[in-house]
Amino acid sequence: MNPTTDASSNARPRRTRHGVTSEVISRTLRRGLDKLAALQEADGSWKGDYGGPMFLLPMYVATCHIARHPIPAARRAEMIRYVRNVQQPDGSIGLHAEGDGCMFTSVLCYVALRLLDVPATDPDLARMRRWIHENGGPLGAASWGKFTLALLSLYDYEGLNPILPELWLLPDALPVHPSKLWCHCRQVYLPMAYLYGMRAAIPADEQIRAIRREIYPQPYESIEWRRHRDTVARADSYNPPTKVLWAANQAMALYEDRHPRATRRRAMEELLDHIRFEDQVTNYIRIGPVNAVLNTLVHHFREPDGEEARRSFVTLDQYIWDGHDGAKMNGYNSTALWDTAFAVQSILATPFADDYLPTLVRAHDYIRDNQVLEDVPHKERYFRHASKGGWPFSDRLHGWPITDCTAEGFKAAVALEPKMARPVPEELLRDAVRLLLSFQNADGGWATYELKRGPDWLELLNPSQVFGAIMVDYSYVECTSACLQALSRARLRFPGFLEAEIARAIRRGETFLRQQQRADGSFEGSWAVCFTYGTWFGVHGLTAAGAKGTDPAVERALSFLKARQNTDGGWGEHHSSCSERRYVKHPESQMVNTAWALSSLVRGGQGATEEARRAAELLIERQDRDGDWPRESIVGVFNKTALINYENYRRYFSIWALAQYARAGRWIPLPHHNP
Ligand code: LAN
Repeated sequence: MNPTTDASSNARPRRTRHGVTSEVISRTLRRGLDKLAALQEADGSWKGDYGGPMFLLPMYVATCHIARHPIPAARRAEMIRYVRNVQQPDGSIGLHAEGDGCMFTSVLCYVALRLLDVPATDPDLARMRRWIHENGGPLGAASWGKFTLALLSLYDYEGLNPILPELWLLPDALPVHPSKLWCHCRQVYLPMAYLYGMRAAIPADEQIRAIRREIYPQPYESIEWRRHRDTVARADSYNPPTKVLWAANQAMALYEDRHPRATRRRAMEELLDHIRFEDQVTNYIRIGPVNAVLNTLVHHFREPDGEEARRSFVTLDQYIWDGHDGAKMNGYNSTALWDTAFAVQSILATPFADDYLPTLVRAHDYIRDNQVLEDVPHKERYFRHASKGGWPFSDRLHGWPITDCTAEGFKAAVALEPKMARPVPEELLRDAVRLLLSFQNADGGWATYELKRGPDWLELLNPSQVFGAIMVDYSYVECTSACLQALSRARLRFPGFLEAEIARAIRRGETFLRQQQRADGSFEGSWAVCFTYGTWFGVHGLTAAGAKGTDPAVERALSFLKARQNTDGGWGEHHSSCSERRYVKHPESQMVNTAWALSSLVRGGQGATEEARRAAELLIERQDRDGDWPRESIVGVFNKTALINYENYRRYFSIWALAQYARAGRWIPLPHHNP
């Protein structure tokens, strides 16, 4: 199981030419652990700033404005500070905090600042306006931007391609039925279709008319809206509309112009039923930030002072985060389960875990108490997979289980089990294993929340323009690797339990992973930047399935990494790796990339190499006096183009990699061993 530790030391502690001693590593780890422990929340979890995408905060502000939901003055000031902090020198706002020049987010952020009462004469707004005008104005904003503007009466519904409610009335066996979509895409277009169906918009008052004059380079009344349904600025055109999408839009427009009233009514009822279901099963948190605001608006437009609108605003508050750079809307209601599962595994990888027992007990209880215990009711009717035994990304109240969160939750729970007085009941661990098995796709891989339901060609109908790969829940390297690691752990923990099924699942998963490896030895990651992340999962997945360091696939993966090591010993991968789908160097080494690469080297049996030593040295050197690592570039990503910040990655991944390194090199006398 535990592959290839390649240490050949007998004398310890050792010292290298460069002065890494076991004392130095121990001190680094202890300081890092002290810092990590100090950051633990009262509920036992870790969580952090989950900002980055620049369309979320303005959508929240628009929602509050539409519903006349007050934002306290202090919070408004923090939101304004955030947008100013993220504004690029050319005046624009990027799709994400580190990007530049996106019409969608520049226009929405402009509008948000105005709605937050920043005057049009403000110099930052003047710069933003200039960029918007010079780049063609709001008619070129990506479709979600136009949709949000339409809700505010800053864009005309005639200028939107139809978002047909009737799609939900199609037979659900059809590949274009919404149930075949990736759940995040499905849950965004569901309330959008409802709001589109009712042409929801606030009346244009003086403030709105003023904003129209400011953002449009042409007179608002002169715009021929229908001609601009497909207009999109170059900057917003990562995924330009295909001919297939164009044809589908034409057909839908024909239908929209003469749709039967009764059918529309029936479709709207169907949508509302699905919207309410999502509200109930997530306790109004909703699967993500976008349907959180859109479902809120559905309730507001239906019944402004109703209970559903009121509850929606209460839970929306969870998404707002007071960050070091201002207040933002997070990409999820929290990162708690995910962060806690990794924090635990990093602590356990060090030789000092027993000194942090109270921390581990609290973390364990968070993990135990946030496992999902039930399937949602009527899951077939609402196109939901089983949930029982799974772990979510954030918490049990949110409730949508995710394949790799289940895997990491399981790994953490099993690793903690021997130390805990009240561990996760064995039957619930078995439920997690059953659920993981049920999530495996026909191609052998694992997707994110559900089985892969739609065909790949659905991507040709992706209407978002700014995002890639949103239509289908594909099998991913990361999810597959995490599930393989969990299943191989399950095999040890429960000998004989579902033995044949687990063995077969691991074999098929391993085959999928091997197929994903590129000719250059790398694995492409999808949920963080990018090839260092994917390769970290690739190597850990293959070795969990039984591959040794001498396996050619592992060797090739490590050669890929070694060829990209910087002279300072680190790795730095730029976020454009994700959109360009090739390794792009960051100008500076990044500690998170470095930690993934070092961890891969050690796991693949090359922990005693010069490359590993230099990487470890850099991680040690870059640690702050207080045990933290400095904040560097954002490394999380989704849908190829949008960066999202994982505030704790630099902490637990650095600790974890150094701990693995220390073990492999027998730098520190080891009291016990965790597989
Ligand atoms: C997330 C957050 C968690 C993340 C991991 C578990 C880390 C990953 O391994 C699998 C994918 C997943 C579940 C994921 C997918 C995309 C999400 C949901 C997000 C990055 C958080 C926000 C993002 C969501 C899609 C944002 C809304 C935008 C849309 C295009 C719908």
